[in-house]
Amino acid sequence: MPHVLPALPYAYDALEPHYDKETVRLHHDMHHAAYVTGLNAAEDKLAAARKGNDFAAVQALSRQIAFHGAGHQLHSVFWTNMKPAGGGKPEGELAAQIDKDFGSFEGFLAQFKAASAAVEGSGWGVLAWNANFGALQILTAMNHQDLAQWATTPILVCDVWEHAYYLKYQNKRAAWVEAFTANLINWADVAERFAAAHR
Ligand code: MN3
Repeated sequence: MPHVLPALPYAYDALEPHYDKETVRLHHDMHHAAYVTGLNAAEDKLAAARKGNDFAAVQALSRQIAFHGAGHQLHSVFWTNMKPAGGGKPEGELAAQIDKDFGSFEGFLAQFKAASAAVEGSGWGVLAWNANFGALQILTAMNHQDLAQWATTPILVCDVWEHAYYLKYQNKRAAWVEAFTANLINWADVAERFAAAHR
């Protein structure tokens, strides 16, 4: 079955003024859509290669699937991680796990913002549940997949590709990260993803 671009869970302008309508539209309808298209195309080529028992392109296709597949998955988390008038703090089990793994919510937040702002080039700040370690980790991704680890489930992701923020925030990536964490995070969604990942 081909992968499908998920619908946005809100209107294009729902996250104003912190996330502008035009960026949300371009980011979802063009950028995210391109990863879905790229993933489907690479999977089709790999299926044809299997059928023909011709794996000359398997290295390039594996790379494309990692790139487009990770891009599609991270964007799918990203949209639901935001809501109008978001921000604040997590509660319940997620809050307790953050305290356990990072010492405090403030400590977590400071590291998450610093890690996201410091990504070299295009990438992501990622809060992930590591099932092997039984712990939350703050990771970063260059592009969508480099620096990833095994057995991790991203539950909160901040897109720091320039396409995610440049129209409104220009070169001020840290200002975008601040707006994302202070005004946009949907902590109920992050908590649901945490519960599903560590169940
Ligand atoms: Mn993006």
